[in-house]
Amino acid sequence: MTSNILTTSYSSAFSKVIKRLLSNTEDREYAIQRLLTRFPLNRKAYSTMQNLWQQLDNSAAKKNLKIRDKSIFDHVNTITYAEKIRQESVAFGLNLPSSIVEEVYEYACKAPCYGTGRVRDEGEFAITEVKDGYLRDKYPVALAEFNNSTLMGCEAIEKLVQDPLLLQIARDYLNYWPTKIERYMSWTLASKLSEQEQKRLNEPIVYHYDLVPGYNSVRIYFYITDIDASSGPHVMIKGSHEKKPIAWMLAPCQQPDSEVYKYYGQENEIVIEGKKGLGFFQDPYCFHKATTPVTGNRLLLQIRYY
Ligand SMILES: O=C(O)CCC(=O)C(=O)O
Ligand SMILES: [Fe+2]
Repeated sequence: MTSNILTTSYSSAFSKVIKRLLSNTEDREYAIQRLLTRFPLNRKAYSTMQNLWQQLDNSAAKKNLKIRDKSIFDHVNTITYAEKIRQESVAFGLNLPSSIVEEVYEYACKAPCYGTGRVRDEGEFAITEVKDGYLRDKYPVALAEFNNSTLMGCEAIEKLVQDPLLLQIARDYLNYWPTKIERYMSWTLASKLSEQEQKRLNEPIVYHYDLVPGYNSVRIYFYITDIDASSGPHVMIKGSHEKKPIAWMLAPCQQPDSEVYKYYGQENEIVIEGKKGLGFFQDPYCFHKATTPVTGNRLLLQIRYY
C-alpha cells in the first residue's frame, strides 16, 4: 500500500468515526464501542465489570444460555486452555466428530447463503448454484456467507452452541458468561479472479483484526472441509491480540502482509492446516486472514461469543 492510499484510508476511517459519533444513538453507541474495544485494557475492564455484575446473580448470568449436560468433546482443562488463548491468541485440540462435520456440510450445501459485491443484490442462493466461481454464469462469487438465523436451523450447530465445554472455555477466557452468541459460516471459493478482485469480494483475505458487535469477544472456528496449503488455510499472528502499534489500534484494521511481517516477524505467523473437523479458539482482535483456495471450495464454521 502506498503512503497516499494509507493516508486516504486513515482520513476516511477517521471521518466515518466522527460522523457516527455525531449521529443517532444506536450508531453513536456502536462507534464508541468500536473505538474503546481497540484497546486491550478497555476490553479487560469490560470483562471485570461483567464478572462483578454476574457474581451478584449467577443464575441470571446463565439464564440466556441453554447448556447441554454433556459435551461432545473430550475433557480439557478450561482454565489452562483459556490461558493458552491469552498467551498466543489461539488454542487447538477441540475437534469435531465426523457425524457433526457431515451434518454441517450437508446443511451448507442446501441452505441459503449470500454473496458479496454486485451478487449481493441477487439475494440468497444455494452454493450448488455457483459453477466455476460464477452464479448464474454472470456474477463472480469469492465468498458466500450464512447468517445467524439461517444457521439456527442446523441441529448439529445448535449442539455446538449449547456445548458445556465450549461455553466454559468462552467463560474462562472472557471472564464472564457470554451475553450473546452468534453463528457464522462461510464458503470461500476456489477462484481464478485477479488478486485485486478477490480482495474486493473477500475482504478477510487481507490481514486484519475484527471490531465486533460487543465489548469483548472470543470465537471458535471449525474446518468443515479438509484444508491444506492449497485449499485456503486460515493464517494468523501469534500473540497479536495484545500487542499492536498505537497507529494500528486507531485505524484502519487492515494491514498489508509486509507491514505485519515487519512488526511481528514472519516467524510468528501460523498457517493452520488440518483435516475437516479441526477446531480452534481465537481472540478476534489478533491479526488474522483467510486465504483463497486453489484446489476446491473451503467451508468454515464459527461460533462467536460476546
Ligand atoms: O475465513 C477465514 O479464515 C477468516 C474469516 C475472518 O477473518 C472472519 O470471519 O473474521
Ligand atoms: Fe476476521
